[in-house]
Order: sequence, then structure tokens, then C-alpha cells
Amino acid sequence: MRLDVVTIFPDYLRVLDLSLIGKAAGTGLIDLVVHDLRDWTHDRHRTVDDTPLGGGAGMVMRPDVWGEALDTVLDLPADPTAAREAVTARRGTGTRQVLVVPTPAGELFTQRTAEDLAHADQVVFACGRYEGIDARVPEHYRELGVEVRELSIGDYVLNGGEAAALVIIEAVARLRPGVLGNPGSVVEESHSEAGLLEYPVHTRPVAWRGHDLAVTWPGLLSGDHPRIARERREQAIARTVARRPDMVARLEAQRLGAGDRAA
Ligand code: 6GU
Repeated sequence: MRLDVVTIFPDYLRVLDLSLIGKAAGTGLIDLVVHDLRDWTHDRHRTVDDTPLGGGAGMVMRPDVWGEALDTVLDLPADPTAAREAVTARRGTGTRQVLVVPTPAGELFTQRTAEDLAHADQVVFACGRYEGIDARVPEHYRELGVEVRELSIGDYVLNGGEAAALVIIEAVARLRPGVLGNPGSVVEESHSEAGLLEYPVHTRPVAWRGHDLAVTWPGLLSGDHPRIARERREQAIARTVARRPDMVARLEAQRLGAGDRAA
């Protein structure tokens, strides 16, 4: 899998060199390239932004600079007709390229989105700063037939897309075969399938600072695996009810939907 990040802060992504993803990059499982957007400017000041048309606060990133950068990284000709043909041809060969634009105004990035992106051949991240990237940029690549995902990692505001790109890269890369040490930990974790949070985990010592698992969770030490599975599921449900009422509402909606189909 090829990952490209275009940013005005390439150093921001250097932490990836220290991570599992950086190690995967070393083995060729993941090919990660970070690009400096300013490499596609032509003026002395390497300008990437301008004031918002129609007025308002902050600065907006220029579409011309982004266009040249993304044509290069997506390997597309600048001419829209030729680009459209290149995209169609590539899709015909089953090659999947996705342009991800991190933005607080995007659709919510979830484990489902990560699972989907993990099937792509190339994911290109266009990291905006200031008030964002000129809206014609994602529009243009969508018109060319490129799969474009404008994604938000949650309901809060960051100063730029770089931290969001780091989050998305880690969530996606660990789903690729060979990137994570233990593939079992991919299936049992929170948000994977059941729509429940993960149950609490424990290790030795059995008694620690007055918290004795032999007292609070005798089932855990019983060796009775059906009982352990049952108690873990109860814990997962209790936790989800307490912490994530939104997930409980979705579970109930799903169950109602299934019942309607059965009736
Ligand atoms: Cl993807 N970008 C920014 N700037 N802020 C965010 C975000 C993304 N997701 C949540 N907040």
C-alpha cells in the first residue's frame, strides 16, 4: 500500500518513522512518502494561501498550488480530458486510488472507514491549514472520477489536517496484513463488529492495592471459558451503556430493523 501526505509541515509526520507504520515502511509492506506542498509553488515567497473571497477570517489555501501537487502525487496529467481517461483506465485495471482531505467539515472517520481505506492501493492525504483548502480542489478530483473522501476525526477543531492524517494512517495501516504483530488483536477490539466497547482487561498480580480479582471477578480465574465469555460480554454491555449511549441507540435501531425484516 502506498501512502502519500502533502503538507506545509512535513516534519509533523516524522513521528511515523518511530511507529509500527515506520517499521512496516522499512519492510516494504507500506510505502509512505511525505511531500512539502511548497515544492509546487513558483513565487519567491512560496505562497500557498490567500484571503477568503467574500471576506471572513483567516486564509484559504490556493487551488492552483494544490492542483499541481495532487496531479503529481496522483500521477495524473494536468489536462482534465486526459486525466479523466487516465483515472478510467486505472480503475479498469482494479487499481484503487483514494484522495483523503482531512477537514472538520467532513464525514465522520470510523473503524468502517478505516476498513474500507485499508483495501486501497494508494491513499493520498491533502492536509490543509488555516481556514482550509479552496473547495474546488476536492470537487475537481471528484469530477475526474477520483474517489475523494473529506473526513473529520471527531467533533472538535484542530489547526490543520496533519494530526488527523496521523490518526487515519495509524488506524488504516494496522489493518494491513503483516503490519500488526498479532492479527487476533484486530478482531476483538472496541468498535470492530458487535457495536460494543471492549471489556476491561486484567493481568497479574491477581490482588493489587486492595483490588482483588478473586473477589471482584472470580469467573476470570475459574478456567470456565463459556462463563468468562458471558461475563466479558456483560461487562462490554455495561461499559457501552455507561459511556456511549449513542452506540446503544444504534444497536437498538439495528435490532428493530432486523425484527422488522423477520416479521
Ligand atoms: Cl480532519 N481537521 C481539522 N482541522 N480539524 C478536525 C478534523 C480534521 N477532524 C476533527 N477536527
